[in-house]
Amino acid sequence: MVRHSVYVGLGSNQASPLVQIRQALAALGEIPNTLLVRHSSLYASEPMGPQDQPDYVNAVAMLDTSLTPIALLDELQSIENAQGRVRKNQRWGPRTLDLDMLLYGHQEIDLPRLTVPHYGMKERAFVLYPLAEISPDLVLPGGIPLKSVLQNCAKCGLEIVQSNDNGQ
Ligand code: ROI
Repeated sequence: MVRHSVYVGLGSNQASPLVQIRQALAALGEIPNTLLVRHSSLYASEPMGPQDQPDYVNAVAMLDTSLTPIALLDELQSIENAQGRVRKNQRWGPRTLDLDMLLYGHQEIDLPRLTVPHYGMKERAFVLYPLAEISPDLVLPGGIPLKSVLQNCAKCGLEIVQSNDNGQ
């Protein structure tokens, strides 16, 4: 079975964000045919977009999976739903739990339900810094080193609130 390294961005700013992120990391470890390889520290970050919402907790996890991109997306969405995610019409509004598939191996995916690499990841400090923490030498599809993208991205008030506990 072909296996793929996948990176997932986690974000929450509702209903005890730290608890949401810890619970989501545990749930990622339960996805069938999938291994949670490691995850970053948990970071507090100021909201990007509308400022009249609480700060976020963000993290990035690395998975190893034999699921197809859509089968994995279904699993991520069912974790979001299980943790009380309600999809609202408000663009960039607060959320209980957001799980974004950032990268799926080196694939570029353009489907109605799924765009990979995730469209905003190269501008988002709360994605890039946690990603660099767990995979500093990562090269993005198109041959772009993560390190070069990071140089163009200010840390924007990101702060570690819980150091990673997987001994990396
Ligand atoms: N801002 C931060 N800091 N973290 C997020 O996870 C996040 N997610 C979002 C928007 C509303 C864009 N802002 C965010 O979806």
